[in-house]
Amino acid sequence: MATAQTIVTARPQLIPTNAGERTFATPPQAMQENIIPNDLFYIRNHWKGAPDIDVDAYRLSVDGEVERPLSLSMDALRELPLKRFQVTFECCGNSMVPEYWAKKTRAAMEQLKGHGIMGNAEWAGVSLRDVLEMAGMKDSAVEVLFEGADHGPDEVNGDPPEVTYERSVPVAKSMHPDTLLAFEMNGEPLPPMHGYPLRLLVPGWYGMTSVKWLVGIHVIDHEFQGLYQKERYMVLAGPESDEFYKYHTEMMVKSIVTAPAPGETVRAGEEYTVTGAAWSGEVEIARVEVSTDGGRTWDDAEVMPRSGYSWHRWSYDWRAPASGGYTLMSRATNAKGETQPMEFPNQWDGHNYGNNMVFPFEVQVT
Ligand SMILES: Nc1nc2c(c(=O)[nH]1)N[C@H]1C(S)=C(S)[C@@H](COP(=O)(O)O)O[C@H]1N2
Ligand SMILES: [Mo]
Repeated sequence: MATAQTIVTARPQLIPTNAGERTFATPPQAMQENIIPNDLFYIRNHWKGAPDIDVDAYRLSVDGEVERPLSLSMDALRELPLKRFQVTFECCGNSMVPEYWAKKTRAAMEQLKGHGIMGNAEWAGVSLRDVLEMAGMKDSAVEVLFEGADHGPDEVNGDPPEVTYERSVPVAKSMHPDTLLAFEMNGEPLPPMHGYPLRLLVPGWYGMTSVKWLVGIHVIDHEFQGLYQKERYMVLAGPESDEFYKYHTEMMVKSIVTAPAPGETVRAGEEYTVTGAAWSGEVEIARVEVSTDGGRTWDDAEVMPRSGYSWHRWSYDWRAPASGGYTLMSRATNAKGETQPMEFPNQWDGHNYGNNMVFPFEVQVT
């Protein structure tokens, strides 16, 4: 089997994707491995840098619709039973194109910045449910609101001038035993940029729900209306509507090609193993199909089992018949029978969120 030629010599680095230094993508080379190392795991912050938290003085407050409000040190949290498993998550804005999708076609995919606003890691922490049970949720509880330590003017145009990063999760998902208060990432304390000392981790959901630098858990008796809940990360009600109708929660069924990586060449007539990843919220992937001719014909890939809530890795042996340009595609179907759409489903929305279409991957065969 031929190994593809690459021009990569140095260890890859995170890729800055906006001028504000708030978003860094996992590089394509790192996306070829199951576990993304901590220093290459994508970063998505709403403000530059990470809040500086003194872990000795740190307390997590738990209050609102509870019988016993709590103030927990990291040591107190560590006394609860430890849970450790892999979780894959992607930013809701992963696989985004720089310009709005309205009136655009598949040609706009050429501007795609890639699919690296995502990662898979092994996380450890304690069950949020254990903490909520310690506090005793009242019957009036509707949602659980998670407050980060980071705040400032909103990134879009500084309005509002002061807002905190906060998101809520319905009670049912908050009480899921695998919804974690995580303090470890790949066997190390959470790195500062990933939420040190504590973050929420909501397996199967888009990344914005997993609040970093978690300082407050507030049980509330209504639906949270905050900026990052009800104005960002929403899907519009329809092409002609200005009304938001729901916020993204579970990651939609999706797959990507990770090898060949962008710029990598493949040799004609030699077998090459095309590999990639596929995932779908909390459920497993049942099937991945691969096309090497731009979507005209499809063939089944071999899909590996996942670990915990990780992505599935998949592979497909390919022998490119002749030199030239090829368009590879992968199309995943989940255990519920949902398949990736051929076009970006919310392109009329104009917000670029939740793009799970079948993506074209251009490869040069020599
Ligand atoms: N406190 C806080 N939590 C946050 C964010 C943030 O800016 N502040 N960004 C969210 C978004 S949009 C994503 S996609 C993930 C990214 O997590 P990561 O930087 O560890 O990859 O964190 C989420 N949690
Ligand atoms: Mo995100």
